[in-house]
Amino acid sequence: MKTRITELLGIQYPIIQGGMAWVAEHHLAAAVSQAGGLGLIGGANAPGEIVREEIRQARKLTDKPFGVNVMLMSPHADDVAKVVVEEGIKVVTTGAGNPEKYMDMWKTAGVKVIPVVASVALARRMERYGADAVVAEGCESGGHIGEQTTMTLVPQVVDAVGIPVIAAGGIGDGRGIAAAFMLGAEAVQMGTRFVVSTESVVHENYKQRIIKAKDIDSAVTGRSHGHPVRCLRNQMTREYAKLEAEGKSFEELEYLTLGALRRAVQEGDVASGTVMAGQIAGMISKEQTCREMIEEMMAQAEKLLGRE
Ligand code: TUI
Repeated sequence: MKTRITELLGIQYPIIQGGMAWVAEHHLAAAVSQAGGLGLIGGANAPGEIVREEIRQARKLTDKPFGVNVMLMSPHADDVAKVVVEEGIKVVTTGAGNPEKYMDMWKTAGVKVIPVVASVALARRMERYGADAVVAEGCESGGHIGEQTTMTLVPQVVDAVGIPVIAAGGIGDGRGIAAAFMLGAEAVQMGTRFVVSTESVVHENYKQRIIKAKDIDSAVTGRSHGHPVRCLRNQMTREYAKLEAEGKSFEELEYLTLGALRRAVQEGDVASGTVMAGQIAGMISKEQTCREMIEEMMAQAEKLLGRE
């Protein structure tokens, strides 16, 4: 399935792996790229030098293209933005903010820039600033989310911009990929499915929590404070919801979430940790290699789209 995105990025399949904090490290990024998609290293809150090392490690595992996601709320975003240029990274995605201040530097260095957006307004603005494509991310996604669903956001972004659009949020199999293409997307970005891949280094408890999740196990914390984060229900989300309903401030609740994602991902504390995952968690039933996932999903999508 050739699209403007597969051409732009020089990849075989129109599948991009999300730049998930603590999860999108070099093993996962390299595995997705080796399987014909685009792997991403998630900068998250990491210092520039850690991201540099991740890039170098990924290069040892693949000679295929991979990218870096710059999380714009990170205190190290400026450093990470420079490191990607110094390391010769060819594609950057950004999340949780507006990457305007880095666009000139990246474009001058020949980096393809793909901001993740949750609104038509930001998609338009990014196109004006020279973005090569945008990821339109609906609130079915895990982690930090916007307000609109993928079903409503993607076609509105497709109508508003001329650059190619990548759909994200709520896509977990070939049916989701086919649906995203029907909405006008030219690729998809997927996170949660890859969290349970064989190559993913997250704690076994984290993988099992996703594999066992039911459709109704997804929760959003922090909506009332304007910091909505989607994760799987557990002791942490229940405590958060209770205190949020009591009107506690964002600052008062921060102790519940600080370091909580790392605790869940690395230590397997899926009770008091934050288990970020999208709403498709309920659809995921087994661990597979990234290659098995990608080939199975693409075969299903191509069949549905009549492109076999
Ligand atoms: O960034 C994400 N997902 C993330 S980032 C993250 S790390 C984190 N952990 C805890 C709390 C907060 C962050 C976990 N998941 N997805 C991309 C995304 N970007 N979703 C929504 C947005 C977004 C929202 C508002 C982008 C821009 C924006 O407004 C920018 C502006 O200035 O208009």
